[in-house]
Amino acid sequence: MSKSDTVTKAFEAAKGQYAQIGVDVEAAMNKLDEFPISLHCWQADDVGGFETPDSTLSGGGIQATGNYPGKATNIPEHRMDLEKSMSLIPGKQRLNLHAIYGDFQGQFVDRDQIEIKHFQSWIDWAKDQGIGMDFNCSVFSHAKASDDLTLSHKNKEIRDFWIEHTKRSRAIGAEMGKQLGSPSIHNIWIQDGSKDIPVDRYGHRAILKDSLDEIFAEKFSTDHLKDAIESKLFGIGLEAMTVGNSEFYLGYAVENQTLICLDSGHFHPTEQVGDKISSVLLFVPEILLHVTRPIRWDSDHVVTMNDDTMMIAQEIVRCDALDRVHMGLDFFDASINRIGAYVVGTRAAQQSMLFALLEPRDILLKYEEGGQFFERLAMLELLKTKPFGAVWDYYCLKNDVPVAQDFITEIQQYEKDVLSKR
Ligand code: RNT
Ligand code: ZN
Repeated sequence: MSKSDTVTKAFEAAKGQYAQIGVDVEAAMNKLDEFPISLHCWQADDVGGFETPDSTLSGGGIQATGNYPGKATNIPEHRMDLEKSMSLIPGKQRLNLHAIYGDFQGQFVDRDQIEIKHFQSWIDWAKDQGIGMDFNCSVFSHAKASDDLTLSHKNKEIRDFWIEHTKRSRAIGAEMGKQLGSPSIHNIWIQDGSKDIPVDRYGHRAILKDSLDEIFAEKFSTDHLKDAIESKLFGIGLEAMTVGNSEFYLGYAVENQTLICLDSGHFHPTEQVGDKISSVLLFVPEILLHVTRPIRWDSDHVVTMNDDTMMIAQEIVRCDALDRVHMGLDFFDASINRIGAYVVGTRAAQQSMLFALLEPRDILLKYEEGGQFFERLAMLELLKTKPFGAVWDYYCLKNDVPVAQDFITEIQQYEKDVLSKR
């Protein structure tokens, strides 16, 4: 039997098993088709960007560790890596670009000078790929961010520099959304914080609030741009206080009806982002997720299909919020093949979504509302033994991407042919 026949046969059997508990496998796959994952551009080059030939991540309280050979060092390499990664991932993707990845044509363009022309070639590329784009101001790795304070800085000149950068970034995002016919989500994350106990938390937070008001004063159609703001618990070297903590941004998002960005690494390790989704959805229009895998701290390891990712997916599905929760990824592991990191991480996010979409909602709800909690627990456990893998393999086959372990050899070949020659 051919490989694809084996996959199809296993899928048909799986479909029957799911049907027995009232799950429509085809409907689940159709929903997954409509749920794009936004690929963060920064896994390809360890958050370096292309402002100068040797740009590297510096400061910001974040860190990419490892020195695996083959990272993208310019835009053509970067696009080639993204295309390779996307060719190995089923379903729909978007590209989530940071401002430091502009096409600056060998000129040094400071952050307060960026314009749409620096991103036009990315938009054209995205159009060719048939994908949407999201965008981010880059408020780190810069001399004017070296005090660990930017939009909340007490020095007006520094603050104004970053306000200008962020305003320009929003305008660029809006133009991307307009040209691509799909709203771009612009996310603001800043490092601002303090290594040791500060005495004026209130002062810095009040300044950040004012800066955001100024940044958001310009209105764009939500057909083109959606604004998100990202909270954080702490960064490296910024352990005592983060200006934009969860309470700050949640308050701001509720008051101003922006999106809130929930990053899986930005909360206390025992908090679950999955648990926050249903609460936050009641008060803000939409959510942006930065799905990542924190180990002990916000380490940004490659996403896997672990309990945290699965709970996030389950809550998106259980809240029936596939159109209100936008899934972006945010990890940067420089210690392994970076294309492998994209493919494993994105597939893990999609697998989690598919697993969640294969839940027998009616049965589970009936148990819960009838107080039948052993039955609910039993069904949730049983689901783990259902032939989920057969459905996933078939989904890959149907999407014309390598099935099961076949992507491993493809990435090994790409490393041999392309990455090892950089
Ligand atoms: C940092 C934030 C932020 C960045 C990217 C590069 O802790 O998670 O989202 O990772 O914007
Ligand atoms: Zn993030």
